[in-house]
Amino acid sequence: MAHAALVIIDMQRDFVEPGGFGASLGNDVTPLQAIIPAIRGVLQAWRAAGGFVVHTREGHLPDLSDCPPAKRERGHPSLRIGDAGPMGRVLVIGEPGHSIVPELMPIEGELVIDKPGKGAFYRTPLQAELQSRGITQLVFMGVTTEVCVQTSMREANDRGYECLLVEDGTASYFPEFKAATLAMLTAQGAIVGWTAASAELIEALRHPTP
Ligand code: TIU
Repeated sequence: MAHAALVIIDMQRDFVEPGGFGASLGNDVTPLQAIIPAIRGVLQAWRAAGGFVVHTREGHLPDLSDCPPAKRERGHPSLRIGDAGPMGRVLVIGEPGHSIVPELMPIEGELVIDKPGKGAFYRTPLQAELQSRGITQLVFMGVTTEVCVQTSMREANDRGYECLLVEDGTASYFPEFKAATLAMLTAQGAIVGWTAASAELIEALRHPTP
């Protein structure tokens, strides 16, 4: 546990609740809401085992200077990044929609990483924070499986971290994309990393083997 971190990707109201960025892209948010209990179960077991926790949030500065025009203009969203929506300005740091859902709120001692991209390492202090703690193994959960979770896991894999994704602790707006992502990550002898069910991880946390 001294060399492992739990990394929870972007469990923000903007992706998980109606009226946010995910919904503005035309998505049904219910598959994302459904994983909150599983994530909470792992988070509680991880905290009880004394493990280090990282939470990430995707978002941009109020002046959008860190948002590439291509990202803002992509697709035909009903609300673009920076527009005013029911939960404040979409995907802007400090707005209500940018915050992590109440059930998974970070507690003191946990690291919160704000990221302008899909990957957790791009233009963030995450690598330095992990290295300073001697962390070499990362357990991922969060949303969405094939976008921010997969991008972050691939970034971590290239940086030499051993990675595991919790199967029922991640979700996509597209169930077929989640299934394909799990298959891609673990193919070729776990070319990017492994996966496991939350129950297996919680059991391992309760009964650690030397
Ligand atoms: N649209 C989508 O599936 N995801 C994102 O835009 N961000 C994250 O995955 N966090």
